[in-house]
Formats: sequence, C-alpha cells, structure tokens
Amino acid sequence: MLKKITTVASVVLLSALTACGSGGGGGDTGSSGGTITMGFAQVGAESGWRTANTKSIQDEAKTAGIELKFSDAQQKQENQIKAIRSYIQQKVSVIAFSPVVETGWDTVLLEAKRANIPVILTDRSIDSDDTSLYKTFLGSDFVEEGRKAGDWLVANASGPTSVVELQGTTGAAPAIDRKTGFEEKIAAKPDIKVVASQSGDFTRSGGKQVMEAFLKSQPKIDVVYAHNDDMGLGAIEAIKAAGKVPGKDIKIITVDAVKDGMQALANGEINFIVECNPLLGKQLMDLAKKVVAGEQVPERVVTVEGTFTQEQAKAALPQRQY
Ligand code: GZL
Repeated sequence: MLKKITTVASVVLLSALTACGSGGGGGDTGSSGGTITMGFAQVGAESGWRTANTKSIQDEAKTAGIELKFSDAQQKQENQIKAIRSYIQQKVSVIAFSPVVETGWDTVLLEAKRANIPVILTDRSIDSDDTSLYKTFLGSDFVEEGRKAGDWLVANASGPTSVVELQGTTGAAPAIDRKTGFEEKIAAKPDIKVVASQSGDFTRSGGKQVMEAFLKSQPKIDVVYAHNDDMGLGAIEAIKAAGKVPGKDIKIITVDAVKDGMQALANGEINFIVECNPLLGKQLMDLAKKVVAGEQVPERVVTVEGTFTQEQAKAALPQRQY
C-alpha cells in the first residue's frame, strides 16, 4: 500500500487533474454561496521559513475571501490534534494543516472524514496507509531537496570529507527525507562521510547547541549539512565562538533560502542553499475552493523551487519576498 504520496503521481503546481474523490464539507461549504471557513493547524513559529509560511496563508486567505481559523501548535502534535478536533466541532468547510511529524494522525483524520470535512495537507505529509484521509498534499519534495544538497557536495568536495548533520525535528517528513536524499547522493563519493548527525529541531538555538557539541566531540569537521537555514545560522554562531571561519574552515549547506540564510550565503558564511518555498498560501486557497466545491484535485502538488550559490544569492536578495 502506498504509504506516502511519492512524486510519481505528483504534478507540478496545479497543472494536470486526477481523480481524487469529491469534496463537500460538514459545515457551510460555500457551495451554497456562503463564506468558506478554513481551520488551519500550523506547526509553530520555529523558523524564518514557518513565519513566511504563516504570513502567506493568512494573507492569501484574506485575498481569497476565506474565513481563516488559525492555531499555532508550538511544534507539539497533541496541540495540532486538539486544534483539528475544535475545527471539526466548529463544522468548518475545510481543514488544512502541516503535520509536525509523519505518524499518529489516522484517528483524528478519520473523525474529520466522518464529519464530512475535507482535509488538505500542506508543507509536510503524513505516513499513513489510508490516503483517503486527505484530499491532496501540497508541498515540496524533501528527498529531492536532500539530493540537491548532496549533489553540490559531491561536486565540490575533494579528498576525505567529514560531514556533521543538523537534522530537523525528529520524525518530521522534511527531516527524514532530506537525510535520505543527501545520503543517496554522497554515496557516490565514499570519501565523504557523515561522522555525526543529531536533531536541532529546526531552530537556531537547537542548531547552535548541537554544533557546539559536535565541535567538542569531532576531531575533524569539514562540512555542516543543516536541514534548514535557522539551524545553519545557529551553527555559524558556534563555529565563530570556536575561533573558526564559517564558509571557509567549515563549509555549510542549508535548506530553505529565507532572507537571513540568503544574507549569510551572500556574506560567504554559508556555501550553498537549497530553496524550500514557504509561499504556499495562494495554491492552498485555490485547492480549498475546489475541494469545498466538490471538484477533483491532484493527489499531490509539488512546489517549484531552486538552489542558490553565493553569487546567485547576492543577485537574488533584493527581490526575495521572505
Ligand atoms: C519544510 C518545513 C520546514 C522548514 C523549516 O517544508 O516543514 O520546517 O525547512 C521549518 O525551516 O521549520
């Protein structure tokens, strides 16, 4: 049974349409011409990426005329589950959320299904055998993001290379998949070895603390692979405090491409960033309207994103929206 929607069935943005069941909602579904209400259970406010993602959702709900009920789970699954249950009780038209971790959602999503309230996954996916629990998953291909990071290192490393990895939140899809994609690619060069790997929970403070420990425990560190910019920025603080030069003594690869990360990249403190686009609000509201109206939507919508070198960051910074 397909556990996670892979990119095989995915479409880029909102191009092709595939059958994915009818929509409909337990509450005022908007099909009677009423206002659509969306219950959104956000992960938290742990990173610059999340802040930009939240702003995109709130701004685009306003633009779309969708009444948004919004909750911040402070990176705790039990808070997201509580929020989803409250949205079910309020009989919203549609529920959307970014699952903080991949597992433990079937029960509450079954409750939404029984209440005839459609669910849209955004940003992160869930690992469930029952893909009827949600209408579509809108977000990045995190394995591909890890592959892009690994490809850059394979192309730029020479000789024995010791890598320390700052993982995202334990159990989160981006943490699991960015690790998988990176390892797949660096396997091409056995000289590249991940000598230590630990979660910094996607936060700047977490990245700094873990990097401080790595600097004490590892005899040689050539590269930091951080699953997001915020942990990479924390690592920069730790590297400087240890009297080393980030970007030169220790190369840094991160994921996201938020403004602070791009600034550090332009300054030469980070060496390469893989973009992860947080601006999902417009696509989410378009999908919500289709789902509530009972229209068919793709099972998987993959966001389009690129990569940045130091030179590219200098050119791109003035236009960056987040
Ligand atoms: C990725 C998103 C991740 C970001 C982090 O889509 O879930 O969570 O990479 C954020 O910055 O905390």
